[in-house]
Parts: sequence; C-alpha cells; structure tokens
Amino acid sequence: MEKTTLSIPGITCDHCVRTIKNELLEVEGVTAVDGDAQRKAVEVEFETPATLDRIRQVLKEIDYPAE
Ligand SMILES: [Cu+2]
Repeated sequence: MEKTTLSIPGITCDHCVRTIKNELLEVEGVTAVDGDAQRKAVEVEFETPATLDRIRQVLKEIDYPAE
C-alpha cells in the first residue's frame, strides 16, 4: 500500500474534490482518496495494479492535472 499527496492547482471548491474522488476511486487498486479544497491537494492510497503514473494520467484526463 502506498500513500501519496498530490498538489492540484485546478481545485477551486468541494465539488472539484468530489469529482476527483469519484474518478480516482474507479481506478483499480485505488483504495482511498481524501481531498482538501483549501490546500488544493488530494491524498491517495493505492496498491497494485494502480501506479502513481496511472493516477497522474487519470487526473490529466479529467482536467485536474497534478503538479
Ligand atoms: Cu470546484
């Protein structure tokens, strides 16, 4: 199990956080997502087959690229 915090400048409100949560939780291997709109950050817990690259790719696809 890995845990990472990603900075996502495109987050402006709780709705953004909710969208990101829903999308990331659909990625196989992602087990938990927690977000903070004020910090513009999400914390993601994941295991195989999910990878950090895959998570970053999904964020790009939904127009919330991580820094
Ligand atoms: Cu928003």
